[in-house]
Amino acid sequence: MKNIIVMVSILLFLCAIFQIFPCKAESEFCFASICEFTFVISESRAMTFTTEDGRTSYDVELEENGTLKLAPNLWHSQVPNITLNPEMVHTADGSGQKNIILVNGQFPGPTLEVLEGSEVAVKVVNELVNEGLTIHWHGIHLRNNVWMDGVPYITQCPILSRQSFTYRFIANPPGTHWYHSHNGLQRIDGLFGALIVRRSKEKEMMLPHFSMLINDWFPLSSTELDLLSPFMSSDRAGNAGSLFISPDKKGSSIDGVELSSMDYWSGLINGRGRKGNNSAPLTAFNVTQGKSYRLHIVMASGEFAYRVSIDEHELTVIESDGNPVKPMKFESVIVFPGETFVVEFKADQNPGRYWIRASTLRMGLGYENPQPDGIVWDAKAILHYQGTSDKKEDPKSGRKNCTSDTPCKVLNCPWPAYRQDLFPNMQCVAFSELRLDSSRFKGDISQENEEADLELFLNLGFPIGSSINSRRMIMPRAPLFQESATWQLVSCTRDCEKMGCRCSNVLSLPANKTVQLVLMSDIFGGFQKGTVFGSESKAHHPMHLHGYSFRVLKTAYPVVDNITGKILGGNKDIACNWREDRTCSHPYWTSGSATDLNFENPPLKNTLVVPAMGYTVVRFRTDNPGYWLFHCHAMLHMLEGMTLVFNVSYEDHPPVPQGFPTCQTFDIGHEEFQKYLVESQKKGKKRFGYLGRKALANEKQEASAKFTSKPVLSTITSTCSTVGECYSLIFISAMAVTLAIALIVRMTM
Ligand SMILES: [Cu+2]
Repeated sequence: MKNIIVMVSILLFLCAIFQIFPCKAESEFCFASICEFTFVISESRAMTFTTEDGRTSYDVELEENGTLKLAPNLWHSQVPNITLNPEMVHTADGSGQKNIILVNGQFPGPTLEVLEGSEVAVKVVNELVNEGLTIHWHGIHLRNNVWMDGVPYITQCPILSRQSFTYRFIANPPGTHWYHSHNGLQRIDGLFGALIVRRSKEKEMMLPHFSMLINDWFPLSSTELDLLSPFMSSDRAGNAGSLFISPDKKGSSIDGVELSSMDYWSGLINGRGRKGNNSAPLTAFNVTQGKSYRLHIVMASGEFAYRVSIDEHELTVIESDGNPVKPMKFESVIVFPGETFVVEFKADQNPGRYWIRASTLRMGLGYENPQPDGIVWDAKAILHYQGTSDKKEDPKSGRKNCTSDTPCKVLNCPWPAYRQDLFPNMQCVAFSELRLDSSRFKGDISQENEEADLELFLNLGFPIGSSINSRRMIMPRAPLFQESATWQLVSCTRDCEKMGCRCSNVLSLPANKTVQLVLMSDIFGGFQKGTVFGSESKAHHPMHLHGYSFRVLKTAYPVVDNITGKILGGNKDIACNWREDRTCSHPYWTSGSATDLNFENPPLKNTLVVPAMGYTVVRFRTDNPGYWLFHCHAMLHMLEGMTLVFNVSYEDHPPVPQGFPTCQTFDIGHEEFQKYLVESQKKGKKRFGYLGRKALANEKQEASAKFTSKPVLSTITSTCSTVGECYSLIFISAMAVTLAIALIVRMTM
C-alpha cells in the first residue's frame, strides 16, 4: 500500500513540476494537476429502454410491485421478453415518458471529483436535438476567468447543437459545488451534476461519501414550462397551464408564505423518485454499521426547497456552498435551490432500511391561514445497511420523535421559529448562527471588521413582477466581451425609480472595496397600499452571487405571531420615505445604520435565503473583476427578472481567450441583396453559362476520345445536360437548316 502511495505521489509530483504527462482523466475522479473531461449532452425519454445498438427504443411500464416491463405499442406490437433492472431505465418518478437531458448517458450528470488548485477542462459536446446550452460552474470563483462562467449572453454565447465548447478553469475554492445549465429553465430537465473539489490536505475527505442531488420534477419539459408560465421573461403570454395554480391551491409554509406559483408534481433524489404512491425504484445509499459517511447535498431543484433528514440518524453539518462551518448537529437541514451542504452521519442504528426524506416546506394550502392537512410533498431515498435481508421492501422507519428533552434542531429555517402550538419541540437555527471553521479555511478573512466602503439595498419583490429594486432584468443579446452595439441593452431610466421598469440592470462596482449588500425580501409588500409595492405576494428568495463567496453577517425576520408563526408585517429596521419615493428606491436604516452584525467568524455562502418580509446583510470584497450575475435561484423568479449583473472593476476585466465564439445578428437590405445577386450571376455565368458548358463538353470529349469514335449525336448530347435541352438543340438546328434551305431556294428563284 505504502509503495502505491509513494508511486502515485511521485507521479503527481512529476505532473505538477514538469507536466511530463498530460495527466488526462477519463473517469469522473481525477487527482492530477490537469484534469480533462468530456461531457456529451444528449436527450432521451424517461421510462423508455433503448437497445445496446441504440436502434430500438421501447416503452417501459411500471407494475404495481415495482417491476419494470417493456410495453408493446403501435410500433412494437411484440417486445423482447427481458428482465429490466432499474439501472437500465431512467425511471425519474415512474409516472411516464418525458424528455430528459443526459450527461454522458447519465441522469443526473456524473459527479466530478478533483483536487483544489488543479486545472479542470470540460469539453462540452452539445448533442441536443436543437437547443443551445451553457454550463455554469456554480461555486467556482473563476478568478480572472469570468468568461468561463457559463452565463448565456453575459459571458458566452450558447453552445449550439452539434458544436462543442471547452471550459477550462482552476478548481477553487475547495468544497462541494455543482454544475448546471444556465440557459432558460434547461437545468430542470436533468442537466446538472456535483463538482467536488477536495481540500488537498484533508484526510477526512477519505471518508466514504455520496453525492445526493435533489430536484423537483414536473410532467412538462423546461421549454413547455417556459411557454406555459404566466411570468416568463419575454413578452410571450403564457396560458398558465394546469401546473400554475391559484393562490388558494398553492402550498404554503408555516409562516403563510407561498412555496411556488406551481403545483408540486414529484421530487427526485439522484434521478429517482415516485409520483404519489407509485412503486418506482428509489436511490439507495449502502452503508455498513459502525462506519461514518459524508453526504454531499446539492439542491438542484427549480422551485421548491427541501428539508433533508435521515430517519433515526443525526446529521452533522460541516460545510455549505463549499465553505467549512464549525460542525453542528441537526435533525434536519433546509436546503434551498442553489445551495449545497455537506453533512456527516454515522451508521449507528440497527442494520435495516431507513428513509432519507427531502420534504418541501408545505404545511397546508393557501397563504391566508395554512393548516396542516397531512399532505406531504417530498422526495425520498433509502439508507440501506449492509446485511439487511430484503432489499426491495420499503423502510418502515419514522421521523425522529421530537421531545422537550431531545428537541429537533432544524438548520436554515427561513422563519424565526416553528409554530409552538403545533411543533413545540422543534427549534430553528438560522444559517447566520453558524460559524466559519477557520481551521479548514484558507482564504483571506483579515478584513472582517473593516467598515464597509459601499452599502447597497436590494429590494427583492414583485411590484411589477419578480424584480430587484423594481427593475426586471432584460438580458443582453450578446455576451458582454463583444462590441457594445451587439448587446442591445435596455437602459434603466429614471422611470424605473418612479414606477418600476424592465431594463438591463448592470451595477458597476469599484475594485477592492468591501461591499455590504442588504437583501430585503418584499419587506414593504402588502403594507404600503397605493404604492408600487402594494403587492400581496411574498416569498423566500435564495439569492446566488457568481464569482464570490460572501460573509453572512445577519439574518432578520419579519414581525410574526409568536404562537401561530404567521407573518404580521415586514421587518421594521428599514424604512422608506413613501411620499416622495413610491418604489422605495432609497431605503434607510431606522436606527441610522445596520445593527447586530456578527463579525466573529461569520459563515461564508454563495447562495443564501432571504426570509420573506425580512432581510439579510452580507459582505464581499470586490477583488475578482468581471461581469458577475446575482439572481434568485428559484427558476421562475429568475426567468421573470429577479436578476442583475455586477460589473466589478471594468478596467481590470480579464481579456477574452483567443478565438472565443461570438454571437451575431445578420441583416441584408434590398440594395445590398440586389448587388449581391448580380455579382453571383456574373460569377455563375463564367462557371455555368453556355460558354462554360461548351468548355466542359470539350473537356469530356477529350477524355472520351481515347476510347470511342465520335458519333454526331454524342456531340449534341454531350453539350446538353438534360433531355429537354437536347431536343431544343436538335429543334433549333433543324429550324436553322430549314430556314437556310428556304433562303437558298428563294434566292435561286
Ligand atoms: Cu426568488
